[in-house]
Amino acid sequence: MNTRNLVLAAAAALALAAAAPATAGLVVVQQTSLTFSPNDITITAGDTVRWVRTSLSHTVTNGTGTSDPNVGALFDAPLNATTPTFQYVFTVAGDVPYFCRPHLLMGMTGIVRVQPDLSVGVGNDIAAPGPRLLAAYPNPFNPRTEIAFELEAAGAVALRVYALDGRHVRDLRLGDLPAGTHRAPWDGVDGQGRTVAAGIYVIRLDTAAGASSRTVTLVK
Ligand SMILES: [Cu+2]
Repeated sequence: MNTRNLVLAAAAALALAAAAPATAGLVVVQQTSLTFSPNDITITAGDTVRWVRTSLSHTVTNGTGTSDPNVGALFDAPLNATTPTFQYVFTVAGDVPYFCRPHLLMGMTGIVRVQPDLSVGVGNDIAAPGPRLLAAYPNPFNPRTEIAFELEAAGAVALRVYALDGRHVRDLRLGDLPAGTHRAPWDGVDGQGRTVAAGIYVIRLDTAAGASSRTVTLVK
């Protein structure tokens, strides 16, 4: 990429970021006795829900019950002494009921209502094809965050970090990837191996199908 294109790419990234500052979402659901608390939550696509065990042995299983044809299709995780937490990134808008297998009949159920993420920006409509950067987690971060992104089709990608002044800080992923959800960590280090200053950075994903941007914040 030549300097002019780099500047244009950075400017486009900033326009998207300025129009739609991204906030990473994390919602914690506590298991208390035979309940999930809170058991009815509303989040935004891209957010993470973390279930935390306090006692006994449970599961976190998507579906309305064992006869649901989609039971366990998204997650069916133990929540016990060995595995006291489970978390899942909800990327698709819609209601996701879930339950605990051992305690379904005692009413140990919950629901996650996932709203569409409207912060993705013009040209990145939920229904539109193209790449989608999901929420980075954690964000704000120190010393490391993980950026998740979805590709509708296989192909070449460039996942890059820019400073707010448009300076290219780091290449995170370059090259061909298959369709699907991918993750790339960023350790707050630039291309020369130096730890960057605290502040806001733009993560930009470019593919043949389009681009998607989000911001992350390094705190110190
Ligand atoms: Cu249970």
